[in-house]
Parts: sequence; C-alpha cells; structure tokens
Amino acid sequence: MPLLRSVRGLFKRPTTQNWQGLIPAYRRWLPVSDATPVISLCEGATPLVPAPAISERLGRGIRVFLKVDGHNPTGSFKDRGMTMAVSKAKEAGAEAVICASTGNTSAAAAAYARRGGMRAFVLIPDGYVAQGKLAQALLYGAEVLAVRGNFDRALSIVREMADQYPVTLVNSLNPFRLEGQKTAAFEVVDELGDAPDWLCIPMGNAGNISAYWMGFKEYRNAGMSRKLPRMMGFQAAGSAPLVNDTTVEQPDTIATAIRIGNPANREKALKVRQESNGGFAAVTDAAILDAYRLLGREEGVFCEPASAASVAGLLQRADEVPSGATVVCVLTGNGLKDPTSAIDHSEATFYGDLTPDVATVAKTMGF
Ligand code: AN7
Repeated sequence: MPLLRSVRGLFKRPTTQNWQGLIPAYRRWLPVSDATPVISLCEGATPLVPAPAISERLGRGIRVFLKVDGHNPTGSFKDRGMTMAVSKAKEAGAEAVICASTGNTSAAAAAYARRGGMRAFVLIPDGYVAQGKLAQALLYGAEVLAVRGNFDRALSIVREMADQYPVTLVNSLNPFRLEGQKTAAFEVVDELGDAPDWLCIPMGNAGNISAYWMGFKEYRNAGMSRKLPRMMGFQAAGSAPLVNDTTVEQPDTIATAIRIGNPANREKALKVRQESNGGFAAVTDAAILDAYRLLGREEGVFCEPASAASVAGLLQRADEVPSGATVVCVLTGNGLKDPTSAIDHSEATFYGDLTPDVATVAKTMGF
C-alpha cells in the first residue's frame, strides 16, 4: 500500500518481499553484530490497515490507520522485542530467560527462548491471564509459575530472580526489548512516507510507547521522515497510574494485558509525553469494549481488549485531532488471544439449541 513512497533519506527502506524478520530488515538500526545468533520467527512487517469507519466518525478529512501488530508470530507486538532480547541473551551465553507477564510477554518469551534452545520461566498473575496466552505459553514449552498476586508483584520477584540467579530478564526493562520494538515506528514511516500526526497506543508498563518514540526520533534524525507524532497514550480507568501520576495497588480492568499498577517504564513514558507534546488519558472499560466491538463489526479487525484502548482513546479525544491529520492507532495484540472477552462482550445475535431443519433455520432468520 504505497501512499507517499518517499525518496527522502539516506537509507534504503526494507520491503516485505522475501521478509526474514525485523533484525535483517533493520540491522543497521539495531545493536547486533555478525556474532549475534539471530533467533527469529519472521516477525514484523505487520499491516497498516486503513480504518474507513473510524475515519468517517472523525470526519474533517482525518485519515486513521491501524497498525495491526497482532499479525506477529505469537500474535502480539512483544515478538519485536523478544527476537532482540532472546538473540542477545543467546549471544551472551544465557541458558534460561525469565519474565513476569500479563500474558503476551510470556507467550513471546516462551516461543523465542525455546526456538533458541533455552528454558523459559514465566510468572503470571494467577487467574488474570487470557486463555489464548496461557495456552501459548504451555504449548511453546514454558515453565509457568502462577503467583497469587498481581503483575506488579510478579515483576518485582523476577527482577530479584534475575539479579540472584543465572536467568536473563526479558521484560521491557531489558533494553534490547525496546530496540526491537522501535522497528514498528520504522514500519509506519516506511509505509506512510512520513510519521503520522498522532500515534495512539495503549500503555501498561509503557515500554511500547517509549520504543515507538525512540524509533520515530531515530528515523527523523537520519532524515527518513520530516515529522514527529504527538504520542497519545491510553490506560484503562481502573488501572491508570501514568494518567493519574500515582501507583495503583489493586489495578482492575477487563483489559487484563494492561492490568498494571506500577509501570516499569514510568520515567521514560513521562519524558515521551513531554518531548512529543503528547497526552495521556484514561478510558473506561465500557469505552474499551465499544471500540473493541466497533473494530470487529465495522472494520473487520479483531484485536484484544487492551489494544482497543488506543481506538477508545482516539474517539474520546477526537475533537482535538487537527483537520486533515493522519492518525495511527496501534493494535498491540490479536483478538484470538482472549476468546472469553469476545464471547462475553460481542453483543452479537446467537440463536442456540435449534432443531436441525430448514424450516426452523428459515424461521429463525426471519424468512
Ligand atoms: C496487548 O505481556 O505487559 O505499555 O506482560 O499485552 O509496553 O507494557 C503486556 C502489555 C498493550 C502494554 N497491549 O504495553 C505483558 C504485558 C497488549 C499488551 C500492552 C500489553 P506496554
């Protein structure tokens, strides 16, 4: 979908032909060398999908795109960070990785670590990880430790574990994670020909918003783009420590991926907001679910609830978007990660227990 294919800049832009993952595609922007064993599942090159229904709601010539990062190998943006973190861990001789996770990090860590021949230990908040994510961690062969406590507690444990034992931390405190994730910003610019005016993104630990900003800045400094976006970060109202400048002891939201009360990248996120003239806001679970259904029913895009926070946030702040602006909403995770939320909240028509004959089916359909 070449929009404004640019000839600006010094470096060749990658194409998705013969795509072999984001490390080969963006090698010159990443801290890797010939000695780095690249552990890849051909992540990256995810589609930037136009969102006509949302664009029409905003009106005033505003163009909205969805960066559908649920198309990655394990179904979330975490794969971008994990190919880097696990490759660098392998290079350093690690035999095991560890993370705390609301689900997606555990799936990605498990897949990449096992592919690299390493053990994967994942700590999850018992009972608060969506079913698809738990299924992935188990199937990929992680060693899953479910703790009675929330994500923040699990993160503090794994930080100590990585300090005291021979296991490499692959949460977003690992700087290689953000290096990998910044490639999503490169892809957006490569596709649009410049940075968007607004970038809307959900925030949990705020690693991804920090990574995008790093990517946009690096690309602009190299002449690959002219603009920098305003970075708009959104959190669930029951779990909004960055919006309210606080720590939430008991975070609560349907969007379990971002059920995080004490973000690991708080300082970085505040800097992103300030440098980008951005904004943070809270969106209610009801608004998240409205956006979740809107994306499915009107755009044909199935994301998980946490991801829909980016669109909920955009709709909430629609009046502030300049006329004619280009907006990118980041859809961080695939809808199939969390089938329970879809089944419970689709509000679609479901006729069950039908007699299996044409007359019954026709009558039910209203003919
Ligand atoms: C779908 O998997 O923290 O602001 O442990 O899974 O970079 O934390 C997930 C986070 C947004 C927030 N959308 O990203 C984990 C985890 C989805 C997510 C976020 C997450 P950050």
